[in-house]
Amino acid sequence: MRELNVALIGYNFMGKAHSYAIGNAAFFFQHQVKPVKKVIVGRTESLLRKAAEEFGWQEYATDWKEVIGRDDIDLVCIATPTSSHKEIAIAAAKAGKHILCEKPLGMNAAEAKEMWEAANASGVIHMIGHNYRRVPAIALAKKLIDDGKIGDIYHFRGVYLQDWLSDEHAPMSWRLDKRIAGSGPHGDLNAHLIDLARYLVGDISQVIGMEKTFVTKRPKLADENQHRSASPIQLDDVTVDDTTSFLAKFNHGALGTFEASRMASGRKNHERIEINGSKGTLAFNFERMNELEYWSKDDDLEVQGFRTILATEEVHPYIHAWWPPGHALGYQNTFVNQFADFIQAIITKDQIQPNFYDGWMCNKVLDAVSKSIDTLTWEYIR
Ligand code: 4PW
Repeated sequence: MRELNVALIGYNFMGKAHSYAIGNAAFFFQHQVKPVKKVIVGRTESLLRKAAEEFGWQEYATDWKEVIGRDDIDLVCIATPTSSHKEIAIAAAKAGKHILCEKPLGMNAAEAKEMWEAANASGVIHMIGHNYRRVPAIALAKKLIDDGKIGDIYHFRGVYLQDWLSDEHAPMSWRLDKRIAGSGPHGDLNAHLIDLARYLVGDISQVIGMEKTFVTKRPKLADENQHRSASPIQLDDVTVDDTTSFLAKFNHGALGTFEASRMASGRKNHERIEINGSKGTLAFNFERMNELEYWSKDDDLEVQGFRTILATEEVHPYIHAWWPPGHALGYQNTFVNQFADFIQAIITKDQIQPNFYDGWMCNKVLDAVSKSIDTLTWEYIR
């Protein structure tokens, strides 16, 4: 079987998720190629060595430029903080490596555009890591919408709520530093909602938003990988939003509301979307990720009501590769589905979605929302 050598840059939360996917995609999905966990890359050697062992990588390296230049690397997976995406992705594209990059693609739309241009010019297969498109229930929602089951779409309603910052003593991290992350839950969580909205409803034409940072200073960490300081003595400035919400108008006339927060006490990874159309409604909540709610005007009035589809049947997207009905999937499986689709695109040489173009479009919406917060007016997505 042909092997595909992978270099993964980043070894924390997303590094672990991608390692799992790279290691399991060929096990569940029958491909003609086998991805090989060749080399994992990071800056702190002691932690990197541990990650390489735990996640099953053949080698580790601290110089991503050297790794990208290697002839034996076919594919680069970028799971680093946002500020480094552009340099790594453009170098990988120029070296002719296929690229899977975490979201948001760039720190802003200008960066994302450069990344898309470089990847597009090089002819490599490029993908952005919006893994929630690969949840079977979401892929099923897409099919039902395309089949006309909910008719013309009027509303997209999306909230993506977490609570890991609702404790005012929660420490500083790179995710709270604008120079590294670009923004807070706006780029981290709204980016996923925007991607799902573009996937399920279509392009967004105008936005207006609001944001707030409730806790402006947090305990400083001794190093990036220390999770909680025992006795914090120094405070760091939080330079990103704690929450950002916005209203949106879609090209085809639908209206949307979006809300992202890391201050929503009790909500852990509450990514809920609801889409109302002329013939029905679909609703999804990641915390119950195997289920899709569906209401149809076509049902007899006598029995009309929301039904909960358990999206674990063989007829549902991705399920053929997994388990018998009712044997539910989890978060990590969305990364496996994503990586399996990515490998398939590399084999068939077909460009996949969401790719760097979609990442660029998402960055445009993020930027327009931020601009609208400054101008206090609706901003067009141009
Ligand atoms: O998908 C989410 C991310 O965008 C993840 O569940 C965690 O929250 C990690 O980063 C964000």
